Amino acid sequence: MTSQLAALNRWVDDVARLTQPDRIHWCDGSDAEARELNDLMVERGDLIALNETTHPNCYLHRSNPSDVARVEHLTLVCTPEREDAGPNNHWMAPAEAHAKIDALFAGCMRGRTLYVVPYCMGPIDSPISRCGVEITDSPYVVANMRIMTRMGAAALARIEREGTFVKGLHSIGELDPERRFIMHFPQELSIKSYGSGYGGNALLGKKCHALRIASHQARSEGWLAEHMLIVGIENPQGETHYVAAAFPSACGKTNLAMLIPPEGHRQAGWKVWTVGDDICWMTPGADGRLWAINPEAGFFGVAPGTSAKTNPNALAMLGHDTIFTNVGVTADNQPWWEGLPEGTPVKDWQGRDFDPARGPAAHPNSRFTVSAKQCPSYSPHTEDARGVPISAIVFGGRRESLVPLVFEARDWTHGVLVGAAMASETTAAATGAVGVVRRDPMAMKPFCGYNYGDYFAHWLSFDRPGAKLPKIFHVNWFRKGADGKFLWPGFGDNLRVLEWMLQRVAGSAGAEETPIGNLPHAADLDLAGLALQPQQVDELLRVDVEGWQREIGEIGAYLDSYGARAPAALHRERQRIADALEGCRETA
Ligand code: OXD
Ligand code: MN
Repeated sequence: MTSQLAALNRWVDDVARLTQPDRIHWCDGSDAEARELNDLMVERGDLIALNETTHPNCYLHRSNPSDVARVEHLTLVCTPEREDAGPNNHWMAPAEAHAKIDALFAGCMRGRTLYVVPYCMGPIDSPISRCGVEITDSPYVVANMRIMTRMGAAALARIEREGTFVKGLHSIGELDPERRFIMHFPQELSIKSYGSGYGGNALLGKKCHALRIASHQARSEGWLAEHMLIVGIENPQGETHYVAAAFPSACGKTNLAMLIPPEGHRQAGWKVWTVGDDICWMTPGADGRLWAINPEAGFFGVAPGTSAKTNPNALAMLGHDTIFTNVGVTADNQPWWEGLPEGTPVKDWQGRDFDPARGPAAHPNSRFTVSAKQCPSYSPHTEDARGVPISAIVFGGRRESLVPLVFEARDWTHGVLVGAAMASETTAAATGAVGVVRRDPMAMKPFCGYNYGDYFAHWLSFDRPGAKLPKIFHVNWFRKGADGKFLWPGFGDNLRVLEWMLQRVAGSAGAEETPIGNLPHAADLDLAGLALQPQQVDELLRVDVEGWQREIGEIGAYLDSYGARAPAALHRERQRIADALEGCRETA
């Protein structure tokens, strides 16, 4: 046995001594293993087989009702110095954190099986990919990790070759919200998660490894680990440009990653290729461009709202080999969620007879877990070891007022400020109030594994001689009119905005320079076939100077909250915008 595998074995032994499982199972990722696990979970009632005719090999999992979302208040970054975790993270000193969580782990796997899950985040032979091993006592977690990562023998072989891997220890514990923590130890490349079986808290390859730990590693190694989808846009000339886009959870990343072009665009030859819907690792290539991979192998998407109208590609991929979590079911045992135009739920997400008076049939954060390969728009370049080159980066939030449909940052520094100033209304993807506007820089608020001030500086550092950086844009699909209705149709029509961006990248589209950035004139956007009134378009592309003055003041106070760690270049950029807005008011 190599010393790498010996180190892994020692860690598994140590964990087993602490947690006292009845059995230890090393996962090989094979189909036979998956079948056995599924059978076991069906027997135990952890999974319910769905309609075999309409949804072959699909299962429903019902969570404990108190365990349906990420728990940001119980998610900690445990760096030796509090300042290194920053005001954006909850913090605990590593020794105290280990002691606290190890006391919960003691004996917690008695009567259970300990699963050792080796996984690779990213294509198995990509130099950008990284490996980890998750130890868990949840077969549901194993089944999800098998879909979401490259899990099993090939990952173990890479770990044996490379030596380093992220250690993730997970137990569902008693699923008691009072005995729940998700802890990260970036210096030790380790994660400990106790008391939750929910995706973002329990599938440790996802948010814990691929964002919190990876963002920390990326900073020291000169790359970026981001909460971004990656989508390829092929134009009628057959050229594909890749766009990486950051939106907070449940703001439509999956829909944008899989969009179907509007009819006219489709006929003209536009195509969309999905590389990833949630996480993007980007690294500068020898050519100065940023090259990106999707570290995940599957989608853990929000079910409600997914329909043939909003996301036909997603619906098509959910017809087989999918795990559904916390959706409702119809009388003939098909999965059902709000937004599906057909079917009638008879059971809600808790397995009770459906009664609309008690709320929706599907939990608002109910999910599907499915292999990316099942997506009709799956990009053949997803497996490319070097990744795909990024032409544009998009930041976006859910803002019902103020923020226009789209604007372009003047340069990289301005773009980093635009990302750092992002704000969005909260959603059901995390516990807590929904619909409250909060700052969510680069959509990484719950996921940045270190001080945001240092993170902004890291972003700025990519602007160096020889770099051929993507253009940066900001979008807001969620702007509402005075009648409270969305002004922009969204979904497939978002391609019209991406088209303008790619024309800007090519230098072929117009824009108006404003203090907040460059906005398209109405004529710069292809709006053919849309039933938009001219005043709606004006509203979508309007810069409300006074509103922005207030916003830019709030952004200043926000940057100040990072004290000396907030880069001076961002303060200067912010001041430049404040001065330009003031100038506009004076000349108005
Ligand atoms: C997710 C999230 O599950 O962001 O992707 O919460
Ligand atoms: Mn996400």
